[in-house]
Amino acid sequence: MKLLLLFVCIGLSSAQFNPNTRAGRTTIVHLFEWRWDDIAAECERFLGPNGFGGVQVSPVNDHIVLNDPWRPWWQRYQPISYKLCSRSGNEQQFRDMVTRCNNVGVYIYVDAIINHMCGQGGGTGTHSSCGSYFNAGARDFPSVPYSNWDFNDGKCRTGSGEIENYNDAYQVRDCRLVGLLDLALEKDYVRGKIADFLNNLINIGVAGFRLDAAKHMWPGDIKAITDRLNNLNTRWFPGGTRPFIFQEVIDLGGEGISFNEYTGIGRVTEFKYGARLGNIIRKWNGEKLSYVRNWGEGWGFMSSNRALVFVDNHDNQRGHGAGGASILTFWDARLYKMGVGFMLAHPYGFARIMSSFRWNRNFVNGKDVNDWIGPPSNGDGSTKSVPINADSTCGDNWVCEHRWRQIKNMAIFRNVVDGQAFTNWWDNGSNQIAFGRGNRGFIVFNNDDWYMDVTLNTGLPAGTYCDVISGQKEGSRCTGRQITVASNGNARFQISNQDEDSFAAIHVDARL
Ligand code: AAO
Repeated sequence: MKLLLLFVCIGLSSAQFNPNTRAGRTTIVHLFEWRWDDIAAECERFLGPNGFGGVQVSPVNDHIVLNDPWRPWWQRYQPISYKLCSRSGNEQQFRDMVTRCNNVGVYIYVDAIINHMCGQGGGTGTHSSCGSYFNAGARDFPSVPYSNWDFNDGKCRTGSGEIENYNDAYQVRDCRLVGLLDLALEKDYVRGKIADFLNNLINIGVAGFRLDAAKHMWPGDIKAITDRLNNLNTRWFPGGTRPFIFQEVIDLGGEGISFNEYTGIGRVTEFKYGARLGNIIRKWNGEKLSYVRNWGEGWGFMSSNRALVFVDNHDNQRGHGAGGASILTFWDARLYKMGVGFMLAHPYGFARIMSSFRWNRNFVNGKDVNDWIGPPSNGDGSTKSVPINADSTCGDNWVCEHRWRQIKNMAIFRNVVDGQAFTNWWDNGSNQIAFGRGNRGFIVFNNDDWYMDVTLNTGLPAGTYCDVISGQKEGSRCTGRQITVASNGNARFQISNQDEDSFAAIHVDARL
């Protein structure tokens, strides 16, 4: 009996690491600031047909509205209540999105802001996305309800009440992060309110959560909350399925809090991944692509089955959070495609693709003073919908990296090679590398400043393959370059450092 209980416990807790994506779907995409109606349409017209596993959506609940109509994107990280109306739409639109996406096998992951409410300077009134009354100074949020008993003000020991030193784990957990009113998560009442909020979303049909600012919550408090969560809705998921949990913990090393404290609860964001990859692809600090031969745990990253990986996120693509200037983003499109291509080809971690909006950057002394600018908006501050151009790109300053041919095709590559080992490594000792994934796919990068002409063992069956970077397979032809694999698995790759994209990828589903 004891043994049985042990198995049940392990089964329950380990399930929170499983992304719950449909079999053969291996990535999720963060549709940052998209409206629910647009996401529903995107699931049906693009994400489902192209094998995407899910969408991380921006925070779904009632949030403060600031500076109307020039609303910053980050206002959604300041909750006012757990009602479901936000800049992206109302509850009906949210439910409709979840249903429509789930019906085409693309699941929804909610960015859950449970560490805090709005900033202490948020004022009083009804300037929230649901029009709820609140008084930040009095710590009064009647729509939850939370009152001044439910916050950490008395517990924090710093003079300012703010986090002053990231090496002190108590400050990081018990004091305010950038002025945000810090919830007392050890209280049963507060845990209950948060669990009710998340269970409401689970019952609607979501598949999991990004836990925002997890580093600022004690692991025991998070666990007490996730233990209260329901299994997923059986309309779409097998009975007994646990919600996928991935926690935002920034650990680049050298601070008082380690990712290790959280990997028992769910997956954790591996911030080292994008920071290091940026240095390698930019060739900064003497880094070379050939060094990635032992990429992953060999680089001091957490274990692959605990990691959530990404090249950039909504914070570090604009100088917030951590990672610094090395982070690759759509602003450096050529390098960015290489970075995302590498991530999607490599087996390490569960991958998230970023999908952004463009804003007017304005650097003053090295800092973008426009880092607050919100999504493409109408004159009244409401978010614009995402128009799709004839060539399948997006208009109105929505970047839609996930629709770029190279990125979409690499998301498919990752599905095709799912479960295959990392094989057939080759490098030139510099910035030209290649590797395969068993006998299903092979990728080659030339990030040197000279031409590449090599014959490599791909491990693939003989045939003519379409490179899915310079083009793709359409009907019985390739729109880009063709690669011929001989019966011994060898193929010749000629990649110029001047090419639009100086990498090539082939897989068995793109064979003529
Ligand atoms: C806004 C205003 C504030 C105002 C506040 C309240 O900007 O001026 O005081 O409202 O009125 C987002 C925005 C914030 C915004 C907030 C609320 O980014 O600007 O504040 O909404 O509207 C830390 C946290 C991490 C957090 C990150 C931004 O640990 O959890 O800061 N990310 C999440 C979300 C984010 C959101 C929130 C949390 C809040 O993704 O969008 O904020 O809900 C070190 C620490 C990191 C720390 C960074 C930045 O990092 O390790 O944990 O992240 O500092 O403070 C090197 C180091 C690296 C270091 C980094 C930066 O890279 O290696 O460790 O330098 O120093």
